[in-house]
Amino acid sequence: MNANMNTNEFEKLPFDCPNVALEKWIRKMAVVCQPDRIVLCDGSDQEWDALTDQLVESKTLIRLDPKLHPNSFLARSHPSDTARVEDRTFICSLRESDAGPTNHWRHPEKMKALLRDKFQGSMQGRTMYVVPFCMGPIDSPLALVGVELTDSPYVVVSMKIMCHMGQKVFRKLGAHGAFIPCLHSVGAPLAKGQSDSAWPCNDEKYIVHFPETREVWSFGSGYGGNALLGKKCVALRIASTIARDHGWMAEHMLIMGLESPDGVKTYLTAAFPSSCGKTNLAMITPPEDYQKAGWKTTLVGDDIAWLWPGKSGKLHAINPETGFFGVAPGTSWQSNPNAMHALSKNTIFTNVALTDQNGVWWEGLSAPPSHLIDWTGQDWTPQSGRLAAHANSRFTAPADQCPNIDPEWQNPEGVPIDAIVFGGRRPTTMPLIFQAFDWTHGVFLGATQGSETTAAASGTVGTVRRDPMAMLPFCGYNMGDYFAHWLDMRKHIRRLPRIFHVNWFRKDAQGNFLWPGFRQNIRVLEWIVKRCHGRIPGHETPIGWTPDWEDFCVEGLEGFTHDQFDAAMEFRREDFLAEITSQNQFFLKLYHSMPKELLCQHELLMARMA
Ligand code: OXD
Ligand code: MN
Repeated sequence: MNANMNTNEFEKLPFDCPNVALEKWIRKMAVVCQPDRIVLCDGSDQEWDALTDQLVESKTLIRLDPKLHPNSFLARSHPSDTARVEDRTFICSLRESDAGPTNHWRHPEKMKALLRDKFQGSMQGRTMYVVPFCMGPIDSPLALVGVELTDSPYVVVSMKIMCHMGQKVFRKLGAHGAFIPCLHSVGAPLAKGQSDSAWPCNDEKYIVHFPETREVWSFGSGYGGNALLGKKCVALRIASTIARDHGWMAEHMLIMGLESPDGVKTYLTAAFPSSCGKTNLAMITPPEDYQKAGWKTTLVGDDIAWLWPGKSGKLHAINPETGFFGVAPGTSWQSNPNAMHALSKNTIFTNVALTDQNGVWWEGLSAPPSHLIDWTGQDWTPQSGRLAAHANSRFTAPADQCPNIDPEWQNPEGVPIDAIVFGGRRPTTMPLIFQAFDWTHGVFLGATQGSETTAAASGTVGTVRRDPMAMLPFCGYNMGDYFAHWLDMRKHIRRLPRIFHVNWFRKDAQGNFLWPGFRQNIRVLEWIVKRCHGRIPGHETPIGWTPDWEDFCVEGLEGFTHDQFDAAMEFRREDFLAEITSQNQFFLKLYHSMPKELLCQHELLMARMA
């Protein structure tokens, strides 16, 4: 026990807590973690000013030039704390089979005992911040209240951007409402008089989920998804188990709207494994000729979608977050002007480079400046031969700063979804676009999606890392049961969305991309929209419905020929035979819990191939 603290010190919290269970939990955790003080956070601008001043003082944040980046800051993390730690992420259900073969499992009691030990005194010399947060529009039927106790003020200011916070959350919680307890410590207690480091963290990290009791305990990291517990931990891992139990879906998907020239608005969601350009698609700006013709795009969310059968009979979707935690490298005025507007103020950058003008820079933003301070704080020049910004450097920016944010993005009833898109980075095999025959076939496409991990420049099939529904690191329970839940949802959705598979990354034998990608992806979205509204026929192939050349708009796409279209769309039987074998290996891993319908889909694919 902290010598400065008597056992009863936190018998009374320094604020009025409206919820009995919450008060009891905070006091209990305070006795374990032994912080020097407890502070209730409200997510206000005054609190942001005070905490960012404090973080500048402690050298965790650097204030950027106020003209270039108003109210914005740069943080440099410890080099050992730059990304999510999947091998230290645990799902602690009572039965190992409930976590399934794709998750790391520990028995909840054993893990709690171990964690109690880790958290014992972990906040000594620090403040315990109490962060009440709400994932989802506050009045949405799906909105979930959580409370994060954290000793990281960087987490508090990031949470202000990423989720609803403060008194309105307390009001929603009320005296007896349920909340998801989320305990977080960077795991770096300070002895009396010991000076702090700019980015305290611990070499040993535990990102732990108790799906049955709906709790999160995170120890040792201050970075992103490890520490902002509303995001991957609550809105995906815990929410996916709540969703399974209550008939909805928590998915790792962007949500966007497309308005066609006739004024019809179509919403879609899309799930891609990482580094497939999800944020760029979510924020896509149509090419000028499409804009002139009247096409408009809007953004509802860039990372997570919660879906449920809504009043319209369709699946409805909300974005549970209020900000973007986007990858900086590659983001530029050319690749993603909407993101650049979104991060133009009130933004926290982490692990990007600092310019001599106190601005920020990362690879892919512009031509490299002649001098920078890199993400590790060292001088950098283009001759340095290393990255100036970490490959996983990020911007944390408010979503409502995105110029094309959808007017309905905070509608508690969500937006009605007409299409679900899966995809991956596949240099071979997968055509640019095809449509599933039906819901079950669509679930099969999601279950087998993935990206090739080895370059296949010569046109041969590489190793595919399967990432079903892009949920491999984020599903809070057994992946086979998750597929069964997807299949079961079909019974509850009166007006099913159509399901599609896209691949922007197919290459020719010389390693050149067969499709221009980026803004031109709107042409693929146009085909999807038209298919959703039954406006054009599809062409039936063994793998699904594909577009005919006549129905796919290439007008204005300089030099894109019929032959190129055929190459991007080519279905090669020999590639698919290899694909079937590789899918089989993944299905075998999940065999015991795999729904028979999906094994049957696999058989059907083989039969169509034969
Ligand atoms: C993310 C991820 O950071 O999916 O969104 O890893
Ligand atoms: Mn993500």
